[in-house]
Amino acid sequence: MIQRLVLWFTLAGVLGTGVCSMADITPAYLRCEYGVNPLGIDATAPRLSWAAQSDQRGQVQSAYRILVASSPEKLGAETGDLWDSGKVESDASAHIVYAGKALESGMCCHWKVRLWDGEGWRSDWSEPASWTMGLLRPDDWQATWIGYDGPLEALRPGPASDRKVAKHPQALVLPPPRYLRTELQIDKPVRRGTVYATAMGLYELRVNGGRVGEDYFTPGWTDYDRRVCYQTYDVTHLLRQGDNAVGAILADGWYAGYVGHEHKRHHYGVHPRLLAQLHVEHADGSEKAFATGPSWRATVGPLLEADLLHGETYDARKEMPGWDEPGFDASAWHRVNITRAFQAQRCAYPGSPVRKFAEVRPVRMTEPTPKRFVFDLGRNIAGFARLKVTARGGTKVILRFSERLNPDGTLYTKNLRSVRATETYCCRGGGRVEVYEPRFTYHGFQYVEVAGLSERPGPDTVTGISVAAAAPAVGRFECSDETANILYDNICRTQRANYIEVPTDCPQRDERLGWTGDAQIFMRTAAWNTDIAAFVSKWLIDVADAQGAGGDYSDVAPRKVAMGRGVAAWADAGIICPWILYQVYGDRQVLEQHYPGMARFVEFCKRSAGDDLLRPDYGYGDWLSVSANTPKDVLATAYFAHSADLLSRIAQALGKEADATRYGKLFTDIKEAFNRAYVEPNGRIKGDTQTVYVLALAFDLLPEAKRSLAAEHLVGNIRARGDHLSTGTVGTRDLLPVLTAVGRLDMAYRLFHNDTFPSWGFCIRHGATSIWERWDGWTPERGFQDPRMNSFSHCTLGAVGDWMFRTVGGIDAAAPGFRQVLIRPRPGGRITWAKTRFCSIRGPIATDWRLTKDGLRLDTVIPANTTAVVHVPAVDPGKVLESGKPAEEALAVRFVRMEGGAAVYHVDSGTYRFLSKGWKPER
Ligand code: RAM
Repeated sequence: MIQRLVLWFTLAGVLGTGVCSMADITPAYLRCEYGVNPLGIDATAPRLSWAAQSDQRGQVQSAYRILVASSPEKLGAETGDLWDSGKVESDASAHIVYAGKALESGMCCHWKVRLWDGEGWRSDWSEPASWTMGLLRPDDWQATWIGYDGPLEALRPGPASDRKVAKHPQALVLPPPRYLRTELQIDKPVRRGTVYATAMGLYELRVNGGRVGEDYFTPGWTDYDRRVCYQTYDVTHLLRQGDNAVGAILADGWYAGYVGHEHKRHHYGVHPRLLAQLHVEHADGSEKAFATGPSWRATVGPLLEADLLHGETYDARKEMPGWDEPGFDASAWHRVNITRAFQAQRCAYPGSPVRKFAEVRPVRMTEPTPKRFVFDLGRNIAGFARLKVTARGGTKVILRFSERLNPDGTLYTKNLRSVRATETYCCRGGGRVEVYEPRFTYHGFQYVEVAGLSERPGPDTVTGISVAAAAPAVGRFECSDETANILYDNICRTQRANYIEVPTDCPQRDERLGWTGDAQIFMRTAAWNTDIAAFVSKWLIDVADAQGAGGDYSDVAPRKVAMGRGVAAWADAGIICPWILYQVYGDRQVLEQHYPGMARFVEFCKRSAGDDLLRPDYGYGDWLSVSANTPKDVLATAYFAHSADLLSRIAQALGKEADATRYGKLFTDIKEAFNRAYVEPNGRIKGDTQTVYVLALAFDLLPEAKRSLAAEHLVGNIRARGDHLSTGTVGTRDLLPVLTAVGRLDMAYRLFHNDTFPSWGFCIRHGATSIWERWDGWTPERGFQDPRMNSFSHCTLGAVGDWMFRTVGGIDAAAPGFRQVLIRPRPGGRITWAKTRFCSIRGPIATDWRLTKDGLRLDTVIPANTTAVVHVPAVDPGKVLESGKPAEEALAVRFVRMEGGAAVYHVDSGTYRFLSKGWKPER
């Protein structure tokens, strides 16, 4: 593993080695705007968060005090010259809005916090944390957009070659990335160097021969017609007094390269441009800035092609040693081309950058055709391969990538559609080991074919490198059932492969778009696995940018790649996704920020629905369901109702009472229309598919009397299919939760454990190491499905992960942002134990249950400064013990009631060990 940000409070951490102050709580995990010590933010009232930790039961935070200082020394001396919040009586620990002196461009802010516990004892100060400000005013930028527009012939392939690409990806000719450089003199010792950089295209920045930062595909994808993000890097360690060189490689990326399934490039522009500015603070306090401008020089180099989808071509014989270091002779380089201005608004990158996640060593190598060696990484990832070779100069090594193999062992590439997915490396020779890794491309793959070598490659010729949004891992699920564990790993792997800059549909074929439907379906699952707050907050800006003038959210965001608008279950992501951020992180600001857009969307649905309040019949329906045709009008109306309902709740959360009532009424009206139009007196719903029942039950569209009737139809439908599901992209997520809610946990587990078609277990039995786009991606009877739509790395059917956390693991939020926790495991199926961990914004939550000969054991950890409702499955509350005592006598545990076969307790924070004597799951 190369780099894995795991900001996980281990249980040991929680139970801790004790606190060194009088108070029983300590602050930890300090974040600013969801980042740990972020650089270059542009929020002028950033939100600060921490988690209160304690090794004692029943601990709360009664007050806090935040200090923000302009230097570590001042902070150390307890001088909050920027802000001293004073002692604030509050249990709030997330999203505390900075309210100190005005923050200015480039400022370094150092902060810490101390807490008071429930008895009024004060904690020590936290470890110091920091953030820096980006460039806040347009005139902070002195840099000019630069690029190099020659050689021109390769830049204009025109429509003919685009069509050719679709048929013959190998015939593709792509323009070379540009190399740009300048030198600069720093005449005094350096205290701090900060670079602010962005591009229309993709850039890799280099200072004195070293790479700046660890991020890939910067500046990230936005609608470049409207906005472009810049990154901020600390380059102090790369600078020196005297001569310095700054270099950049500039590639097409989303701006000018291929993306989407229309075989098109130049979505935003033809000529990539770079904008960068270096601020140097000298040891004596003086400052100097250097920026991209006319004095830079440009050329093309060894990187001959670089396209996000199609791959790279690199000729090592054309390398220019020292090009990014001072003293290089660039006299043959060209003048740069300049663009004075772009319309795009410049903003600090608010997301989670793409970084390397792990190195994957091949598990085997085969030679299905002479001299074409196929390396199997053992798992389907997104990223690229590192090539390590020693060969004669001019040897062309060709790497091709695929997710699956043909029956003859060769790469199955048909499902990549027009994507070339090929790296070509031309060796320099000279007997040295040559190592090559691409920079501006990624593939979805498990297999790498190596061709062009005269000798049989060794096992370290190819190493897989997976990339993913660099976000802290926050969750983990493990249980007694091996297939469930593989499923969980596949969900996480597929999430990583698709949370690459935007939540994409797939990482391998010519698509990789931010499909809004896929995003809303999977997002709640994703939030159990990694901290997605920054990633999603950024993407919601793309969603807002893509919203039509009429209020219609689009079905892909960023939207430049022309697709539809207002599609049911896709467009609704504009409401569902901010709601998820509110539920998981308690983020009200994101609701406020997007509220006007959400309201415009519901008004749009209302207008298109007309008087009868049924959303019209269009869209993708329950995409890729199994021989079940969910009527589009039923699906669309159900989602319309759901969006109205959520908007009403959002209005409520924001204190907009009148709107809450209005949208609440709209929800009721749509429900009535839905029932009138689609629901028969016997509870049968138009279409009679599993998905129509699932949506009606999940979105609470039925009157009480019809809920159980509809549930019977749902179960009858499953039964009629030999206990199998038929749901697709839209219906699957809510299927097991609905079965659980209507009292058919047994059926939920049956579907969960199935391994015959269609089921998660079926895919796993046939070698799935990731989540497939469709249940029948491959079957023994017919082999691969239609290659026009057959990805093996699609998140949507992995949305069952949410049920695994909530129902098997039994962790849920009882109030937004886990201010109150719900612990409600529902043991069943063939699972005999489960361990579930989730580090919430308030701290770590854990459940650990096991069926033993004495009954059910349930250990749980509830973070300090929260409370929890714990449902302990039990026959009788008298049989429940906590840490060996009758539960009602235990410290910080209060029995509330019996409900649904469980004894319900209200508990304070801390660690609890319940035993429910004699309890067994119903089988
Ligand atoms: C496919 C995408 C995506 C889906 C749309 C409707 O092209 O892969 O998963 O949302 O179709």
